[in-house]
Amino acid sequence: MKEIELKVPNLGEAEDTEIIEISVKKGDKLNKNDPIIVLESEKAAMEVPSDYDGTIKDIMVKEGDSVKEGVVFAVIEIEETEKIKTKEEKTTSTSPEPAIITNTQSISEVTSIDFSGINAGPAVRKIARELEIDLKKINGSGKNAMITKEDLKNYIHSSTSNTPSFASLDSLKDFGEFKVEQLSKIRKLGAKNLTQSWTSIPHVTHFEEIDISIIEEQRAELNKTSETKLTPLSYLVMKTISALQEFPQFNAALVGEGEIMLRKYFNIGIAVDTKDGLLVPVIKEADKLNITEVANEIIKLADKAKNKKLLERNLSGGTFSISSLGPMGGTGFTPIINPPEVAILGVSRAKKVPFLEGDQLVEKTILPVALSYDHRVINGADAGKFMNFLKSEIEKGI
Ligand code: CAO
Repeated sequence: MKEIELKVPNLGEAEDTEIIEISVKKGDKLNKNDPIIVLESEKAAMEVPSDYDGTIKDIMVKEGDSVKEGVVFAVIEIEETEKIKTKEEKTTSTSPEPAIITNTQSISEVTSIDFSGINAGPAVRKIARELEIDLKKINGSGKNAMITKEDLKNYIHSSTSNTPSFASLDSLKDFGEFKVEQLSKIRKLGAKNLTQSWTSIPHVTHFEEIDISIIEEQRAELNKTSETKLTPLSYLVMKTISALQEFPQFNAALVGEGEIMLRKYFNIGIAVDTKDGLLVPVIKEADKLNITEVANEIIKLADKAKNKKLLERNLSGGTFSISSLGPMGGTGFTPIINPPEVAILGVSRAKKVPFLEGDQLVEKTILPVALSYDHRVINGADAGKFMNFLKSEIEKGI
């Protein structure tokens, strides 16, 4: 058996550090890489792991001690046969018996994450360091807000299940005045769904500008007599359905273990802004409706959404969505796909622009649109073709 003195390693820039945790006691059997002590400098907490399999024979320090590089903090007993990988041994092939070897691993070799001010045990720190988890984002539920293994597990679980990550209120409360408001249930659910979509679907967005001058003329004419007010959105729904019929992979869902379900029905979701958050009611079998009926459906569903009257069936079964910011502005935005759908059309504010047609300067109304699509199902060339088709259909008018 050999006894090895374990010394405080090179501390990098830090002059001295405090021992904030001793993770072992005399007689403990350790495996290589098990944490022995945790040091904390002004900038970071650093775990000093064991370089050996062995038994702790002595501990020379206590929590709260201030230590410098080279201070012996423990003695470990190891098997004679264990290979000792220290810098000394590499240069001294005839080491004396019993060998007194120094742990000279420098702090820069120890993974170091800023855990200062964190109340967590060594096991939690070790896992957090390995998984590069910032413990400051976790609210501890233990004594003195200590982060327990359970807290860490819950955090990892919530991160991997794509729930949105929220900052801890405590970490932000010291910077100025603030007011805390509860997110509505709709916003919370929306946050979860949007995060899941954004983090699990490889989104690509394709932008285009469409000349809606003809449609605007036809709309103005129809609105003179129509009881239902037509907005550009009803035209977009009609024309989008034609494009979906031409390019069925945009009306699809990715299902099972990699199958594309091409839907032969056309249920168009319309994003509606309500004071409690965004809702996406669905115009069912929109392909069977004429433009006035589509406009009526939009008005009816938007009204229900704003007055909390939507039923579950109004919100399910969509095959493609349109999010129209319309008059609210913007020259473009990247809409987030509404799973299990695989694409969504975002509509920004139309504007009148001077346009050179031959040698004539004419006025045109140009509508910026953006198509976000799931790149696992749709590739860029498909999106280009879909958008060109949609553009030419819209530019023809109804
Ligand atoms: N550019 C310029 N003007 C537009 C336009 C556009 N792209 N789209 C609509 N308009 C005009 C309409 O013609 C109407 O003008 P007039 O009264 O002069 O005819 C006016 O803007 C208001 O239209 P509207 O918003 O009442 O009707 P709509 O059919 O365009 O939209 C609805 C209905 C429910 C989609 C809309 O009210 C809404 O809630 N939009 C928000 C959706 C949203 O938040 N999307 C973002 C999601 S990502 O967070």
